[in-house]
Amino acid sequence: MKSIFVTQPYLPPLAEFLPYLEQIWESKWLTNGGPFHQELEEKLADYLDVEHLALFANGTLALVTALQTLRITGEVITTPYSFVATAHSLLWNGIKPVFVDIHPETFNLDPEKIESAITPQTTAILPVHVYGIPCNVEKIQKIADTYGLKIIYDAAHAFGVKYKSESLLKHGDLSILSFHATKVFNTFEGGAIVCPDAKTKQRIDYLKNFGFADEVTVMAPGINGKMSEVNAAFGLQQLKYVDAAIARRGEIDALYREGLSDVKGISCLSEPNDTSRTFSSFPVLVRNNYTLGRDELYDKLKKHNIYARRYFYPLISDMPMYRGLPSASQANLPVAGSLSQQVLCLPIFPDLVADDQSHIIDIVREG
Ligand code: T4K
Repeated sequence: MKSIFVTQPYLPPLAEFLPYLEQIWESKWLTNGGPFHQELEEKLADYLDVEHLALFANGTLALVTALQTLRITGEVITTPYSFVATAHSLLWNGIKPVFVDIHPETFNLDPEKIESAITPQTTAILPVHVYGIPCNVEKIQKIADTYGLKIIYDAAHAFGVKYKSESLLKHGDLSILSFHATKVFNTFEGGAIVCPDAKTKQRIDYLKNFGFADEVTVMAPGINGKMSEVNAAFGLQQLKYVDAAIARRGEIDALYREGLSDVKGISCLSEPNDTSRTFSSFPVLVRNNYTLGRDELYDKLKKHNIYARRYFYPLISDMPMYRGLPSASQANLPVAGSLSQQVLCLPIFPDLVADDQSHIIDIVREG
C-alpha cells in the first residue's frame, strides 16, 4: 500500500529544469547573487505584488536576519502555536520570547491579549499567519503604533495570500517566507524577507552576505543566508506552475469541506473573511464528540499508511528551552493548549489523486 504524506512537493517536468542547469554549468556562477537569484527576486516581488524581496537559503535564516535588520533586542511578543523556527529565531538573537495566547478562530496571536504582555523591554511583535490565515493585522498595527514596537510577520504559510485584495505581506515592518519542500511554493530549501524600501533591502542583502557592504567593508556580523543559483533557477521554473498548483489545492480543500461537513465532532476551520487563500494546509479539529480521540484518528490513519500531522503539537512553549519562561505556563495559554490537542492536518498537495482523497475522507467519516 502506498504511503500518503501530509504534503508532497510539487515538481515540474525534469526535462524543463535541465536547460537551467546547463546555463549554470556554462557560466560557472553558482551563488552570491547570480543572475537566476536576481531574476527570481524580481519575478517573485512582481508575482507577490510587494515592493522588495530578498531571497534566503531558508525561512529560518530569513527570520534570524529580519530580527537583525531591525536591531530587535530585549523581549518580543510571539505565539506558542507555530513551528519551532519562529521562537528559535529569537533565541538565536539572544532575545526573550514572551508568549501570548491565540484567538480561537484565527489560531493567531489574540490582539486583545498583547497589551498586557508589553513591558519596558518589549521591542517587537512576531506574529505568524498560521495556515495562511491572516492575523488581525489592523489591531496588531494599532498596538505597535501606540507602544512604538516593530512587527515582523512570520508568513511562512502565507505565500500568495491576499487580504482585502492586497498582498498580506505588505503588513508589518517585514514579513518572512519559507520556500521549503513542504510549502505551496518551493525551491527545495529557501526563503525570503519582504520589505517596503530599497534601503532596508540593501541592509538585508549585506546581512545575508556576512555583512559585506563592499570588498573591504563589513558593516555587521552578518550570516551566510544566500540562496544558490540552483535553488533560484528551480524557483523560476516553479513560478510558472504555481497558479495551477494553488488552484488544485483549492479543489482538494473544497472536497474535504464537502466530504466532512456532516461528520459529528470534526470541524474544518472557517474560511477567513476578505481573504484569497492559497491552501497551504488542511487542518481539522477533532472535538470531544467525535467517535475517536485526535491521537486515535491520527493512529488509525497511520495504519492505512496515511500520515496526517499534528501541526502544531506540542506547543513551542512546552518545549524544554521555553517551558521555564513565565509566559510559557499553560494557564497563560489556554486556547493554544486546547487547540493543539484537537488539531490534525490532513494531506493536501497538488498531486493528491481523487481516489486517495476519497479514501482519507471515508476513514475520517467512519470514525
Ligand atoms: N515559520 C513557520 C511558521 C514554519 O512553518 C516554518 C517551517 C519556518 C518558519 C521555517 O522555515 P524553513 O527554515 O523550514 O524554510 C516541516 C518543514 O521542514 C518546515 O519547513 C515547516 N515549517 C514545518 C511546518 O514542516 P517537519 O519536521 O514536519 O518536516 P518533515 O520532514 O516531517 O516533512 C513533512 C512531510 O512532508 C513528510 O512526512 C513527507 C513530506 N516531504 C517532506 C520533505 C522534506 C516530502 O514529500 N518531501 C520532502 O522533501 O517540518
